[in-house]
Amino acid sequence: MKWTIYFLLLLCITSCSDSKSKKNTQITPVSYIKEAPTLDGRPIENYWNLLEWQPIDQNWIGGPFDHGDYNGKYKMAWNEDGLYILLEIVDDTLLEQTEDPLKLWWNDDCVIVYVDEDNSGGQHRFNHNAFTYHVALDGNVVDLGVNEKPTLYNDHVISKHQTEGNTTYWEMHVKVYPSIFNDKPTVKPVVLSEGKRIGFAIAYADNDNSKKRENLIGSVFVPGENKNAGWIDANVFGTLELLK
Ligand SMILES: [Ca+2]
Ligand SMILES: [Ca+2]
Ligand SMILES: [Ca+2]
Ligand SMILES: [Ca+2]
Repeated sequence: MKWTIYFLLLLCITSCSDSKSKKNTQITPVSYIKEAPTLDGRPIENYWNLLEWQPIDQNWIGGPFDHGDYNGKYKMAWNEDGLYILLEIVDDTLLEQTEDPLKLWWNDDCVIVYVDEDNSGGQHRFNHNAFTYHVALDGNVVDLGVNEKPTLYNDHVISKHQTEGNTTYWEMHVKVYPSIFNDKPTVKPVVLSEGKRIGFAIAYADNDNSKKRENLIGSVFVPGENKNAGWIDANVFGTLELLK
């Protein structure tokens, strides 16, 4: 009996500590670039060719989809001013049905960038312990603010995209803001440096002709039933390590 209680106590301590720490221990090295790319949706900068593509292939929401409906990948680099991301997204229909960027923003086609500056993991729904930037086709960037309301963060993620046939190339500059950011302009993005670790994931929300998004496809494996945990829980993000 005594041992059963000890065992249960141990199990609780283990699982309680697990739920509070990062689940995803995979570390992705990120290369340094001196010159920022020209953000025009045209990946003609030489270094884009040299970097490795990473898949965005984990189905977090929705049923099975075929390769023509969606497939996507990304590559990234960094410098002192932030992260630079190139995405190649194949999507058969680009949909933007809600004009107001602060209404139903998650149901239009968009790229979602998850950033946790100090790689702490943890809850971030109504605080900036981490960010969930929804980058819309019209360039608007939405996350929930500390006032718990949808808020535009268009100066945190600057993006341009170009579509050829069903393929869209996005180039993005993501500034990395610290958790003390409080929606006031006094808090600046951090200056990135070699060796820094940042919590990160990226996803594409695909809707072709439905009221609600049809799929959400992410870059990291999320264990358990609720795959769409990243917008609240930074523990499911992967980890970037900045290399020089
Ligand atoms: Ca470019
Ligand atoms: Ca599609
Ligand atoms: Ca954090
Ligand atoms: Ca679509």
